[in-house]
Amino acid sequence: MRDAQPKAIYLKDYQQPDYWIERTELTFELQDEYTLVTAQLDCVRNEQAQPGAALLLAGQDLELLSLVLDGQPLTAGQYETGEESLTVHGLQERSQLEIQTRIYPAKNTALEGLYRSGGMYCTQCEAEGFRRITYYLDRPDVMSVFTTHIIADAAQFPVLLSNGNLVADCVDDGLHKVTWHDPHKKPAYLFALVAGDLRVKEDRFTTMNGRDVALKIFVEPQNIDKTDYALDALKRSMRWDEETYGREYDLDIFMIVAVDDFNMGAMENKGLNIFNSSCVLANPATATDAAYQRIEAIVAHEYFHNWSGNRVTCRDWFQLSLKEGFTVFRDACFSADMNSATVKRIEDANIMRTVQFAEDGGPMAHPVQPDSFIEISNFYTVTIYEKGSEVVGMLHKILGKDGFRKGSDLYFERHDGQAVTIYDFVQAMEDANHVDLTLFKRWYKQAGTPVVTVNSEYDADAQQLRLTLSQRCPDTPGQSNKLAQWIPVQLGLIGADGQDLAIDVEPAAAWTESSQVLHLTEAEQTFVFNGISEQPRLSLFRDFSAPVKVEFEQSADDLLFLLQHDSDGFNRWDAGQRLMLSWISAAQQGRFELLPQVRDVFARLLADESLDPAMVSCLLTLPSEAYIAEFSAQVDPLAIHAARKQVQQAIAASLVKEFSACYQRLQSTAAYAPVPAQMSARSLKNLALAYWVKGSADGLAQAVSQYRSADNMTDQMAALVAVVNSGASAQAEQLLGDFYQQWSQDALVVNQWLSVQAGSAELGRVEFIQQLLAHPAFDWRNPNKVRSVLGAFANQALCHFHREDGAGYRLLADAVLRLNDSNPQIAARLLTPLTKWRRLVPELSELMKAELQRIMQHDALSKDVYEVVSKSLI
Ligand code: 0A1
Ligand code: ZN
Repeated sequence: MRDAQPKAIYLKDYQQPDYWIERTELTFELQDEYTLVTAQLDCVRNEQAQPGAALLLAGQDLELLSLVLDGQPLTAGQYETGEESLTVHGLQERSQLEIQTRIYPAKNTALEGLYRSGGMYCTQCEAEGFRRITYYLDRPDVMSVFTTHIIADAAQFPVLLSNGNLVADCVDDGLHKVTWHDPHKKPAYLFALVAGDLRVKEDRFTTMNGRDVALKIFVEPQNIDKTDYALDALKRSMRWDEETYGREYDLDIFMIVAVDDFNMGAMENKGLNIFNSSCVLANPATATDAAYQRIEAIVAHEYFHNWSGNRVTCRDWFQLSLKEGFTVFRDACFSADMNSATVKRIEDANIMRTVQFAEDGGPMAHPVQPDSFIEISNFYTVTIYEKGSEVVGMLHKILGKDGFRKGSDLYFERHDGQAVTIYDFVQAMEDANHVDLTLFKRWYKQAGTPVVTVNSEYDADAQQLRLTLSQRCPDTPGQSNKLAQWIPVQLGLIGADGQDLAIDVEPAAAWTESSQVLHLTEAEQTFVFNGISEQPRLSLFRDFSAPVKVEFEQSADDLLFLLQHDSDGFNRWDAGQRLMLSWISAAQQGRFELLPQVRDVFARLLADESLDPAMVSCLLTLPSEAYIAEFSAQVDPLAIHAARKQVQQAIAASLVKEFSACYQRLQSTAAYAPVPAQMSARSLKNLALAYWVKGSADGLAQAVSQYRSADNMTDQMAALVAVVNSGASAQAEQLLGDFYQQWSQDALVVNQWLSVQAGSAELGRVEFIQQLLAHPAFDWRNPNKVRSVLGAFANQALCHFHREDGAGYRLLADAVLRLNDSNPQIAARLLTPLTKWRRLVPELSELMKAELQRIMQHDALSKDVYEVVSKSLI
């Protein structure tokens, strides 16, 4: 156990700093063993501070070499260093402080601050990494104009990058020296530096006002043929943000750098985005369609942060969702516009229901605007990001497209150059639309997933439908007795002919015609629909209009009807998922049978060429085991696995002909391109293949043949996965061996190879995971590899992770302890599956809890791991 318990930080304690830093000038001298950092800070006392107030700077793992205040070297007594701080006395209203520190990037395995990845140097400063570079007011409300000088060996580091514009560049006596100047003031978390021997892919973009911007993607030499797609996605993003939000880029250059060792997906540093190479590099041979779509979304996300995050930033880290929720919403709308909007909505709802609802119902549950945290890195969560985005999306539904745009225009105009709060965002929406959103703000302060219960009564004589909706929200850690939230319920009433009925509802004020939204704002409300001449079928929460759970009994007939006829694509999918959940639960009780009428509906969907193939693929995909678990009161992972498999097998067996025909129909001879129409066709083709393989030996032969003839990773990988999941072990072993042979030199492809195996129910046994961890392709220092093996194992191979003797839990706990020292952020993230012990069946629950207790006993737990484990055990 730790000696001193780490302290929580509270939103209610927020205070402005005593000083601002108007200008920051940094000099980096990159040496082989260490880096010297000289920081010149122009400090200005805050009007609210007392004259003579001390300057309190944050710093971590720094060697302080010298301190000079207004030209005078400081001596003992004029400053003090603490474990993670530096206090300087004697500042005037305006003072210049010069700090020299020494740091060791090559020893930095936490990948925060300045570190080495392969042969290059890079930085990650969000949230609190800058304090590992120099002592600083490392908080987002301190915004400064940065100038950065970098000096490094010219032969090793032809490329030296930082934020803003390049203002000097020379080679002098074997040293490469550059200066970058960023005219936009920014918080330190947006600072970035990169040094390396990199290749660059270049393009240009002309903004809506005719400004010319240089676009550059920097990669290691072997990856230069994997940059085209990201560059294209970047241009699409820039155009979209101009057209949709009126936002124009604001520097002469925009750069992206790909690095292999990175804790997260990517980072929006001003003018110099740094990406995990897995989120930017792609070519048809190595990247799947899913990877292409992820790249498009992440490039857009980081680019959109230039306004939602950088120009207008967060006052403090409790406001993280101000930039993340809004930016996820923006990138989701972008992806919806670029591809199928319905499929995107389904994917997002799937994540909400499997991952976010689980977080909201577990020990780490927190509001979109948290009240406290121990380690901010633990709060880059699905709640801050995805639920935050859903909350912004509800504002969009409530205000409508034009109203929302008026609000965002006002927000950007009013707060440009400022560090603000979530409520400043809501205020702009209120002011631009003259609405009162007081009630809506509860979404930001209350954790937990609201549950909406539905009751409907049809009165044929009165031609009325009475719909009673009630809401409740379960207690979450530190919060009980929640208040009613403003829940937009987008709905339709469907007649026997499959058409939506006209809606005339009382109270009329609760209905917005343009968006077909009913506003549920109280604990219980009854709405009366008039002029309803037949018993309609209800289609509620269309387009996943609110992140809530719904309790509503609908018959299997009704669900099958909605699956076929609902005009809302999202609800067609939802009806199908609810049906499938009911079969899986029946299978758990030993009474499942696939009815002929269901089989026929599926057959028709497979043959219907008028439908978007990607949509059909979604409709016929079974809910994942994690999704099913979220809909179960007590989770028995092994029973869920067996039941799901039975249902899958039944579908596969009864539609062999249809799956094979669909597969044949979608075979294409066109050259591979990552374009929506092709991606959509491939997604259904490969789903059909997966079922076909389970249903017949011909399917297996076809999968092997597709594997052998594929000229792109989407088809190669889909065939490989189908064979691995078929349980045909000899073929699987053969193809996995071939695959490794073919791709052993490409780290990103090898990671896919690791994760297919580690996440597979057929292969992912604990002993096998141990072998993968010892494989030469594995590396504990690389977060992508850790995720590929341990993340895939614990989140996908659930039947092995939840092994009855607890060996799966032990394996993960051992990995967490190992990573606790080298990379605490990754260690804490890896822990998530172990936090779910309360909902498991008792035998497993005890075993999992015991592993958490074992971690808790460790004597040098990082803040990151300590926070997650201690909160999970309360
Ligand atoms: N702001 C980035 C995510 C990010 C957060 C933290 C990081 O390091 C600890 C890195 C990236 C985004 O939203 O993309
Ligand atoms: Zn972000």
